[in-house]
Amino acid sequence: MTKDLRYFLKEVEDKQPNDFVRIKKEVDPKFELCGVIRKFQDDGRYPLVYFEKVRGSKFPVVSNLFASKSRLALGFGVNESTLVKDYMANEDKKIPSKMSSDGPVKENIIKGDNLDLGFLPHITHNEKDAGPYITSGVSVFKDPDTGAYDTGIFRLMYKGKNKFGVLYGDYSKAMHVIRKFESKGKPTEMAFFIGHHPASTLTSQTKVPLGMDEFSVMGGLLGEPVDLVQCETVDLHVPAFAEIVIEGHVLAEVREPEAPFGEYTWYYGLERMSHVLEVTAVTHRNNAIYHDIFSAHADHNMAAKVQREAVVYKRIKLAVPSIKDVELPLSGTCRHIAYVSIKKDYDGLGKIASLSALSADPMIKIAIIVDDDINVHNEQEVMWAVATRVQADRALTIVPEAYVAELDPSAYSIRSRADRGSLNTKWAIDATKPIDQPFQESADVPKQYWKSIDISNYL
Ligand SMILES: Cc1cc2nc3c(=O)[nH]c(=O)nc-3n(C[C@H](O)[C@H](O)[C@H](O)COP(=O)(O)O)c2cc1C
Ligand SMILES: [Mn+2]
Repeated sequence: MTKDLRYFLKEVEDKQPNDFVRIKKEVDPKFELCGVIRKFQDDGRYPLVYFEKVRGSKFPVVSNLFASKSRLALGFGVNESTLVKDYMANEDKKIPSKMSSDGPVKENIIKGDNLDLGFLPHITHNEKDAGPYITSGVSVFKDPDTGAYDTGIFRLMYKGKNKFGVLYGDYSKAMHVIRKFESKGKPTEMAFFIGHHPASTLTSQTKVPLGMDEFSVMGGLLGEPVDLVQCETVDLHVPAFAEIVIEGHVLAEVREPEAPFGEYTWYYGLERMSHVLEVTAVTHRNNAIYHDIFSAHADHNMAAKVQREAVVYKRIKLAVPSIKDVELPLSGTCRHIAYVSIKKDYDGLGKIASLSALSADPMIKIAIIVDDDINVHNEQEVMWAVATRVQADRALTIVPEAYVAELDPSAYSIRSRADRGSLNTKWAIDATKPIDQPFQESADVPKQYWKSIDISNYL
């Protein structure tokens, strides 16, 4: 069976039944759908939620796919305990895609002058969002100079019929390609696929260079070649087993108001002038399942967590070969905070790790470096190290006026701290113990008395 969204849903239902919730009651796509997921979050639960009936559309909606680490591990086909390292190995495998002349996504083809995307579920996520957004659309584009395929998730603000507002961040490779076309006054062909196996959808969050074929990276992460088909109205290939494909052009030199929109920071991004996508065709599977990502919540942040951890790990390892593990916790939106454990071979290495962590990814604002007796995936252990191994005047590294991200509401401009901008003061805490002097031993019960005992024998 080909690995697609349906394959994955079945896998979650079979292997993690308590985290697969089916909602039979019809829900309103405006706020009510996300409200259900939000209510689970309030109870500390992050299940995958499958909405059978969504008002205004005949398509069911699945959301919150990426909100749990165990689901990400299942999606990448690896163990949760070795998630990042196994992910890195698969990211390097690169299995070339294969072309097919037909595929399920071609079961329904809609194009022509009267194209109207009103039939899709149009979901409004957060209170002050400018309107409904498609949040899981993976933008497929081709670098005109190398012909290499690339992908990225770019949210689409529904503006009616065949028109969407779309924000391509300045830093993105997609924007780099759009600039190449715009400099010649030309629109950029784009296809968005919605609904596929997580390993396919999340390949869009890998940080591989422009010019590297991302469909091969996708194959490596999926563990099988990706089946591709030719688009109807643009010269692009898209996954044949996607649920829905939207084809169109990003217009040259056109910018229209887009947002406010709930961002990864869990704040609203302000209204801005963004690109416009004009849709030329929609194709979809019979009984298509629509995939939504709950923006400004765990689903959104966790979608890029493992891929970012992989980049951060690889970069720090260049300077600190004894790095053990890395975690970009949800409390830091899986972007702004990094916990890094190292085996400290000599004094001063904690500071080298601090500096490398702060430069490993532009979005890292705070890094905490700990010894390898601390499990970085356990925030309480990390904070315990900070509480008991740190004296701030010696442990802190502070780097003012570094770029982080303009969406961070505390970011400032180079002219004045009072003005909003994209600069940030980065800081790191070296919470490792000194090694040239004795440090007190931590207190605990001997391991053989608890680690592997079966508590039921005592009840
Ligand atoms: C749910 C989700 C939504 C995203 N929305 C946007 C967006 O609207 N604009 C943007 O620039 N990046 C967005 N991103 C980040 C990009 O998808 C990501 O940086 C990607 O790697 C860019 O790909 P590219 O560099 O190949 O163009 C989003 C990420 C996720 C997980
Ligand atoms: Mn990409």
